[in-house]
Order: sequence, then structure tokens, then C-alpha cells
Amino acid sequence: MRNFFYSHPFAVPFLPFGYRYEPYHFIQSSGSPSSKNIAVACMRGGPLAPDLKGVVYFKDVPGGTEVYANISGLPPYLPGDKNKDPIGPHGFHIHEKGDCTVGNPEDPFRAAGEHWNPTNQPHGNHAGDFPVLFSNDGIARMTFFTNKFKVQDIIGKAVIIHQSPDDYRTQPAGDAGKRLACGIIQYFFDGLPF
Ligand SMILES: [Cu+2]
Repeated sequence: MRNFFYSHPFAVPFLPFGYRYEPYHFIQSSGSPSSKNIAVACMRGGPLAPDLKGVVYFKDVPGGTEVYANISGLPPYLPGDKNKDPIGPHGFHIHEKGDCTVGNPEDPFRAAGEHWNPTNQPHGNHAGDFPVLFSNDGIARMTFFTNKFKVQDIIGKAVIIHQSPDDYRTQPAGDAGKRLACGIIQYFFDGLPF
């Protein structure tokens, strides 16, 4: 079953919306795949963004990890002012606990804890600090490279998408506001989480 996704192109179109092609190429290009070099977090929106869904893939590459995000259902952009933060672009991080319990619907996903910060760095240089997600009518796609972890280091942690941009400065969490969506990182071949 594990080789199915590599050997059988017809498997790919059966993946749900948004997951059809990019992840396939992303995974295909990984050279000699093994069960331990690709992880995925299936993102689900909480009460503040119920339409949000998508995937974040992590792939070991020389010197670090390539991250690919494909997200839909982000809320419309709203500019901020002195008293309130803008909605979007969206802060995006690995958080330390793999627990996507919603909890308080007005302040969801607190169970995921704070930013994953294994080397005790100031915010802006946490291992779990990512670039912000830019919405294009609700859709964001982004690929980036980080040398701050390998896939095996992040299994069982959570990916969080926030309502507001990260300022990469406010300690400890970047002032990125409430948590729109959460997904737990797992090895891809432990089974697709959707
Ligand atoms: Cu965060």
C-alpha cells in the first residue's frame, strides 16, 4: 500500500479538493522516498474560520526541510488600525503540543501551546516560526525552506494558522492574534489524515 502513491497516478485524483497535483509532484520529487522523510498536517478551521481547510507538507531535503502549504477558506482581509490588528496576512507556526482541541470557541486551539522553540530562541528565530500566509481570495499557497528542523523533529506537533500577521518581534508569540486553524503533524505514510 505504501508504494501506491508512487506507482499509481490514478490514485492522485481521488484525493480531496486542493490536494490533487501539487503534493504529488512535491512527493514525487523527493528522490528515494522512505516512510520517514515526508510528513503532513491536515489543517481544519475552528469556529473563527469554519471554511478553512488544507494541507501542509514537510519534506526532508539536504540541509533542512522544504515546507509546502496549500490552504483554502481563509477569511477576507481587513485592514487594522491603532486599536485592532488586521485580519491577514496570517501568522503561521509550529506549536509545541499536538493537541487541536478547540476549547474556548472565542479563543480556540489554546491546547496547542506556544510556539515550538526547542533551542530557546527569541521570537522571530523560533524553529517553528514560518513566513506569513498571504490569502488570494481565501487561497494561500506557499513553499519555503527552513534549516531549523528535519521532518522527524516535528512529528506530533501542531501547525497553527492565526488571524493576524506575525510581527516576528513581540515575545513570545508574535502578536499574531487568535488561532483560526490547527493540524497535527504526522508521517505521511501513517495514512492520509483526510
Ligand atoms: Cu502560532
